Amino acid sequence: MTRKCILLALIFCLNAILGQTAQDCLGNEAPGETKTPTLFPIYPFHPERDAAILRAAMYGIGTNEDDIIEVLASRTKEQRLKIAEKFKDLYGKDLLKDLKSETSGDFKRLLKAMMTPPAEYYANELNRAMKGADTDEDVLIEILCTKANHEIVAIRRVYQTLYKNSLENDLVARTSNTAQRLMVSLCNVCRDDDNITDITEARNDAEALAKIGVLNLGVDQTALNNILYQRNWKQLQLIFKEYEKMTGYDIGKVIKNEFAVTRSIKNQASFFARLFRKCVKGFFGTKDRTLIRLVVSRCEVDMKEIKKIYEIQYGETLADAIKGDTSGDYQKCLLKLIGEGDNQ
Ligand SMILES: [Ca+2]
Repeated sequence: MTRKCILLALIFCLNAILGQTAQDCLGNEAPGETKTPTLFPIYPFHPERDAAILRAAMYGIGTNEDDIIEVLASRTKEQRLKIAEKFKDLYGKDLLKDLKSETSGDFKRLLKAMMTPPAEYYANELNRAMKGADTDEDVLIEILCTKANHEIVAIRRVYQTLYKNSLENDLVARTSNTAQRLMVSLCNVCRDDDNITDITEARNDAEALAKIGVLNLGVDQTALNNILYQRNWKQLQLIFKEYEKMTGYDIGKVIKNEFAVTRSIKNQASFFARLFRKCVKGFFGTKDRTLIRLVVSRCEVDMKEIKKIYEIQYGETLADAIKGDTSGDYQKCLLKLIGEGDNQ
């Protein structure tokens, strides 16, 4: 795991301690800076009408992909799931199943991602990332670091149901030693079961931190990491309070300032712009699974900022990068989701 990722995760932990959501903290934005989706809920919304259009697009021989894209890529995931409910009511059929039987390849995978409830989708992605010979820790970081606490709780619940194993156990079993504690800690952002605090231990930890000099974070992070990952949140707050009493420094602020200078993690949009870059310019061609996940998970959050930063950083538009690496209905659908469709 790269140093960047560890830093990113540390910020996440700290902000969780300080009571903010992952999104607040990773955003780390200047006041006034906003997150702008490229996909908004459509009003007025007529799920029956949309279901009928989809039915007509798939019924009988052939498929009208344009209609499928027109409807599904201009509705939010929540709206798509409502359309699926209506589809079931009206035709007694599973919309996703029908879509899968009418399409193929990456387009089919994209539609599946668009039609899967969020918690289930991310549970799948996490499980998949841990399945191969090598665990894809980048995917774990991407998901666990950028989801809000309540989302992680939902993902854990679904994961347990789907895979009959806890996400935490799989993380322990499938990640390297360096990454393990971090991953488990990220997945446990909301644990409240262990809030016992001990003032003597807090003082010992605070003293240890003061000794290594938290101001020299770049030099030695091990002791800090150990404390951050092992203590419960309440205990950590106590440690930080003791540290402040001892040294006069607000450790949360110190650590945050230190991290804030790392340009790469200054804001979440640039983090995602880099992930996009990696996946469209990677040595192994487009990693479509990642491309799909990035588009589907950010188009309703901050895709507009990601596109802006992508263009500034890489001198070409994200749309052009996607065009150069994809084709057909798959490409059309991706572009519409990022607000770059033909008539957008
Ligand atoms: Ca058909």
